[in-house]
Amino acid sequence: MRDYAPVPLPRIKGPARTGTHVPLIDRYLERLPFEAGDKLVSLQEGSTPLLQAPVISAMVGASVRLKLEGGNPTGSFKDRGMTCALSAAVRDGARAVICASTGNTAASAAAYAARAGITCAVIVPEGKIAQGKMAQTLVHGARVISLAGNFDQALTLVRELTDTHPIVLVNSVNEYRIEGQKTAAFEVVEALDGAPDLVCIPVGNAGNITSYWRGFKEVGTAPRMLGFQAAGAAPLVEGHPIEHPETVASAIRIGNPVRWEDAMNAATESRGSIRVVTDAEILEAYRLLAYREGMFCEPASVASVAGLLKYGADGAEQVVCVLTGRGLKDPETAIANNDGRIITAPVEIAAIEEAVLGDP
Ligand code: AN7
Repeated sequence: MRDYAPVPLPRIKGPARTGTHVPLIDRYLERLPFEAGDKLVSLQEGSTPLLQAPVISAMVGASVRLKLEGGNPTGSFKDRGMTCALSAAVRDGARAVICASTGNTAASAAAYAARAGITCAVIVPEGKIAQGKMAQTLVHGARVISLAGNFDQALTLVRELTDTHPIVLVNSVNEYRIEGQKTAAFEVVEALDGAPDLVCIPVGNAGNITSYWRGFKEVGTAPRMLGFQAAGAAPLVEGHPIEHPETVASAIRIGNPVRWEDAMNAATESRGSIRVVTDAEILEAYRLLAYREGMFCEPASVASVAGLLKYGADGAEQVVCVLTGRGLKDPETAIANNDGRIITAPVEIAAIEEAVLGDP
């Protein structure tokens, strides 16, 4: 049985589930640090699907749903926080924003800055952000600084820079980011008419697990929060910063999360934990989701599913796995893991017959 008290649901403004949804901030205005009539920077983010996962459900013996955050305008959960960060920045007269990023924050910041008509700069670890994210960031006109260093070093540098220059930092140290991202928890509670028993979520800089926990608590719910880090980049599990983080899941290649304490609190208070999944387990879950559930997600997002498969539902009946970003973000990983299924053929019917109908 699910043991939660009846919850005071956040007021929904607008026909959120009819297809013509409203800006995220309007939908949850009463729970966000904005006033009616504030000029908003929005791309109609949020209101993402909660999809049933029959194959994974059968595997773990629980009802498993996937919160598809790739359904956001730039293809990741970052848009929830970015609409708030950019709306506040513009309201407060900012002319420029900056972030350090493993890719998705950069893509989202670039899009929302373009929408707002202000300047955006991003600092990314050289050669370590997926192609789709780089394409997005460039197409929106952001200035891209490719750092000969990792994400943690990039973040230290942008913090230093924004201490002495009037540029707004839009990493998840920015409270507006957390406020915006907590709305995903509201949507889950609305969709299920209460919280699930267990929420599985990938953890990098730890802003998202912090946000979900805040959101669940605000509506009087307390699902167990399980956060998953990649084995080569698991500071919260190992209990110390990782100087040279490495993982195939480039989005969570982070060694010293900004929201360290908040993430540990979310795990402890909710009777959950932060655990580790290997790159091999991430790629296995990546394939399973794509082959069997029809869902193409980027590797970092599937850390949630990899973790659930590895550690089990542990008695939970209702489970939500957060899939943080869509697969198209990272075409390199998709193509590199094609299992040799590309067959080249000449323009000749016999060869085509063999290629299509022959043994694989
Ligand atoms: C797909 O874009 O840190 O634990 O700079 O892109 O809130 O950091 C991305 C993180 C999970 C981890 N899934 O979330 C960035 C960045 C995806 C991500 C995470 C990220 P946090």
